[in-house]
Amino acid sequence: MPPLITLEEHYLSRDTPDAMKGLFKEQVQFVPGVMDKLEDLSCLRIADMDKGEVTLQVVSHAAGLGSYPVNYSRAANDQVYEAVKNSKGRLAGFATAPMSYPADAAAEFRRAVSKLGFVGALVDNHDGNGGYFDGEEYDAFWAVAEEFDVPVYLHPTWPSEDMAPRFEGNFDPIASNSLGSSGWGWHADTGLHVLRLFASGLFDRRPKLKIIAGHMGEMIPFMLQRIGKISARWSTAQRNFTTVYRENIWITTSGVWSLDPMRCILANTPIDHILYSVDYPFTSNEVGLAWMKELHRSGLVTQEECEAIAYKNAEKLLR
Ligand code: GRE
Ligand code: ZN
Repeated sequence: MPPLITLEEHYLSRDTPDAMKGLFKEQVQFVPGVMDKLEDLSCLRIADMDKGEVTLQVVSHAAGLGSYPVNYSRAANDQVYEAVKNSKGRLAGFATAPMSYPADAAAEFRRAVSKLGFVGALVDNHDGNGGYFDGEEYDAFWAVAEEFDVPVYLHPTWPSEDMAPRFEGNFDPIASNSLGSSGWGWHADTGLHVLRLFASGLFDRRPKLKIIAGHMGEMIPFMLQRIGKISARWSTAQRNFTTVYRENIWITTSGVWSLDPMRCILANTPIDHILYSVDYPFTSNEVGLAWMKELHRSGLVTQEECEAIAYKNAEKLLR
């Protein structure tokens, strides 16, 4: 395998509120050792990277911190800064930001990139009330991404109070939790957000914006033809969605280990916008590595394309 760079790899800050940690109850039940792995930014993490042949991990806070005031994000980013410094080049950082407080989010994103050397941001997909980032109050946040030419990774987060009931029903509470999160809702919600940003004209206002969507593109690649056709009715966007998708959106493989969606992605997504990622510790680096080997063996990609997905595209995007 070529060197591997991964971009959706999570930790929990020492100051994470207990209420937020409680959101991971399903993962605690089903993923052995997940809390220990989330809380480690040194030996355990590096050992797990070695097992999966990960050369460089870009670490980011797990979902949910964006609803808390800026001091939580600052503390988390400071911890990553220290961990990166002590990692002998094995770690880099994506900033977390308090998206429920847009002005503070912009300021913290700016501090993390300009003062701490972070290579971008990974943020919760909506604020604490389920609000998205297509309004004017988020313009200062997007401005930071453009000014420093760094990507923003839109990462799914837990349903807000008004979103939660649509995932509840006459079934097991674990099923409700999964339906609202990694079993469906997260991905639909993040795909929707990308389309909302497009509909709002954000990509015309900020044509150099770089957005990363994980989990093999949060359903967008599979729906791309239909979205492209229908969205042509929407507005005055200078570039249509298909063009914006090709120019402004990058996708990662995080946590989806199947060649089926990959066939679709290879057919309709520029090869240099497809990035390997794991979603550690919710899935393991070894499982990701085994899938990369399967992709390589499958003949769906050339050696050169495999290297691009493994690390070259990430090097280019993160500089
Ligand atoms: C993620 O960060 O993508 C994630 C979680 C919890 C469970 C599954 C998952 O935070 O993919
Ligand atoms: Zn994730």
